[in-house]
Amino acid sequence: MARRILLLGPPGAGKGTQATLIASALHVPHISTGAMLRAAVAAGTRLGKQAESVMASGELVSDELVVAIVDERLSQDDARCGYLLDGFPRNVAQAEALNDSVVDAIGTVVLLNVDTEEVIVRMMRRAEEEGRSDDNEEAIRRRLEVYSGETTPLVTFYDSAVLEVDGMGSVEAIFSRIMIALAKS
Ligand code: B4P
Repeated sequence: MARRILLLGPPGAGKGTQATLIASALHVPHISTGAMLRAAVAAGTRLGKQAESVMASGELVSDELVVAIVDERLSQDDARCGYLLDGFPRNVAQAEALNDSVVDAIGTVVLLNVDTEEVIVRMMRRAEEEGRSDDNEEAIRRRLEVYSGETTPLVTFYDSAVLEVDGMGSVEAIFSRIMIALAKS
């Protein structure tokens, strides 16, 4: 059966890290809106120019833009047999738009639970290593507010499809917890 998984969690929870491992283990494409937007910014496309300052401030890029890039990505052949969505949907409007365009768009939601102090530590560490424009104190605070106000309602939206996984500890330990939870679902 096609696995259509959404990986949910606060900024810095390790979604990007875990998504790469899960997608490779399940042989499904890893679809990250954050990565697609960063690629557009790096390439200097019209989309990238529109998204750049919004992302750097920690706000969400407009639903219209993001829904359009995901619709296009999900129409590609490799997404027909399942996918792992990382960072989309990020609010209820995006989740409804996804449901309108794909039948049974999400089968399972993996919710990574990580303490706020720990996500701040991870993002500040990445700021030193990679210098991402939204890994600074002000943008991190705003991303956490946006997550709590706009993204956490998705837990109620997806309700019984949600599997909660402890996202504290080593990358390997968290990956193993996720795979065990998925195997039982
Ligand atoms: P994302 O790229 O999705 O960024 P994020 O939520 O901050 O998560 P990220 O993937 O970076 O962190 P991760 O947990 O992997 O979005 C960036 C921006 O794009 C958004 O703010 C928004 O502006 C825009 N955007 C994206 N999707 C959108 C949408 N649908 N609608 C509107 N706007 C959208 O990793 C964090 C760090 O922790 C890494 O350095 C990693 O190496 C480290 N780490 C991971 N696991 C660890 C562990 N177990 N222990 C220690 N460190 C760990």
